Amino acid sequence: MIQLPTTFFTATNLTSKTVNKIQRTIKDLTGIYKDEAAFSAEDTNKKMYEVATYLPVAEGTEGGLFFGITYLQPGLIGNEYYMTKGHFHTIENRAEYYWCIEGKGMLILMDKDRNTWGEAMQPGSLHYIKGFTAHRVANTENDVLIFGACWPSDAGHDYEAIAKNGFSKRLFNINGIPALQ
Ligand code: M6P
Ligand code: ZN
Repeated sequence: MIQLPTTFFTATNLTSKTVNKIQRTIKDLTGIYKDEAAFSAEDTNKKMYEVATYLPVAEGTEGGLFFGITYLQPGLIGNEYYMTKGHFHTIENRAEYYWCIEGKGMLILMDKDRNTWGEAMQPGSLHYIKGFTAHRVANTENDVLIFGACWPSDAGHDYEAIAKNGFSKRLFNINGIPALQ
């Protein structure tokens, strides 16, 4: 991770007719949280995050780049934060940049040997996610977490491994402090 000045990238809105918006509700995170009782007590239609993407070339095009801004709501399910589903790339060696625009969170990373670690996200933090590394973001504060992403247009999303086996560590809120364990 490197720290950029917070003025480096402050746009929180993507406005263009070529922008797609994807909404994820709590339902989309089914099976991901440890506390199943807390999960089933939730209104599963509640919005968890939204991703605005600019996809200038067709998905799967070799050599192109995609750009996205994710708006992740604050909240907890049991002691686990609201978070993105997380994925490897379908073409596993493809890398990606994430950078934090607003709010605070944790980028959770896991390599193919299931070693999991975290990088703190705060405005201006720039995160290089190397290939073969699963990535997920958790919102650890009470405000919306906004982060940018740029990834190769042929990377693809492989959600299956994460849906099946999860990450080897979870990020819990322990007395108000994020702990990866
Ligand atoms: C970033 C990028 C997108 C991804 C989104 C949400 O904007 O990595 O490709 O879709 O975050 O993450 P996920 O797909 O894991 O829910
Ligand atoms: Zn990715």
